[in-house]
Amino acid sequence: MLIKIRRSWELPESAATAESLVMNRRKGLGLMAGLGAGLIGGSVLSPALAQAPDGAVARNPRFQPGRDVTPEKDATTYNNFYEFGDSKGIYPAAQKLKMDPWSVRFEGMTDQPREMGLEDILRQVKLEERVLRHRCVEAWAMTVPWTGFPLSELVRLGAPKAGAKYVVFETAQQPGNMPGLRAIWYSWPYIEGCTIEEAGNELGFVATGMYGKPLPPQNGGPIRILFPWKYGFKSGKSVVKVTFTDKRPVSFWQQLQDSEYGFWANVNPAVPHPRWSQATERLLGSGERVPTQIFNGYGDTVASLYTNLQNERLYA
Ligand SMILES: Nc1nc2c(c(=O)[nH]1)N[C@H]1C(S)=C(S)[C@@H](COP(=O)(O)O)O[C@H]1N2
Ligand SMILES: [Mo]
Repeated sequence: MLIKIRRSWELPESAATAESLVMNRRKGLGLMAGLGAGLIGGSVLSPALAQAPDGAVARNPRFQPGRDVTPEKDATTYNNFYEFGDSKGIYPAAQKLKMDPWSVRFEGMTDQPREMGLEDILRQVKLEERVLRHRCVEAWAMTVPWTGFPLSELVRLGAPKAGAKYVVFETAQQPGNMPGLRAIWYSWPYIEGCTIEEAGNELGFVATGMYGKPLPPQNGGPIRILFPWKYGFKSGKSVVKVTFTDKRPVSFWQQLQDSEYGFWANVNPAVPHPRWSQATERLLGSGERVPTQIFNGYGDTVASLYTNLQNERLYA
């Protein structure tokens, strides 16, 4: 068989399309590798047709990283995931994360409080690949091809009420598998949040894969949030709960040290961390140092979110 069946994390059964239809589309797609399905027909296309000719999920050409993709080995072996320990070398320990079955609960100000299995979620979204820059507050950075879907789609599935102002993401706690949870000076679980407007911005992303593979546990498998314009700690891994609220949440790092890790945490080279400069960043892999960009270089897409928030501490 010529068509590669997408793996379960990429393609839910119900989205499978008649093979002949896929074949016809493939002929057209041959000339347009990398174009999103939306460009070739709109909403009638099922997720299956978002495939590039090689069977992979199509790359969204809207987001050009302007940098080399970080070697997979570096992006998957140098991590922050404090539930597994506070070193960068937690990837062997993280293999203990139990990722199947996985579900996400929607709570708070929602018309439809419910728990959705990951397969169910994937059945209701269209997957794409985005190559995005990631900038940790510690001044290292990587560039990764993620597979996933817009964060606005996760919000849609959660059906927030009109009065909801914030979205809170809570990540997994598996005490038997996560030695870091024993560190009682942290206030587990790991919580992060954003405004409803931020969650609706097209740059917000939910990743279920990276480098064309399922998202590994150390990078937040099976499902994580990505805010490419914010410092990396805002991007909660291994998400199990989404809560809609009208109160600004206090996030995990903010609780620990608000002066260093605030709510907004937008990348800005001109606003130093209290203990170090944010002017440059080190690229994982090459080790090269490059200038940091405001909003991590995504200002065109996100700066308008902040024009009426001049009194807020937007950058630390
Ligand atoms: N649950 C959870 N999510 C988390 C973290 C964490 O410790 N626990 N670390 C954050 C930080 S500080 C960064 S920089 C990124 C790192 O993601 P990566 O390991 O995929 O590079 O994950 C973020 N999400
Ligand atoms: Mo980070």
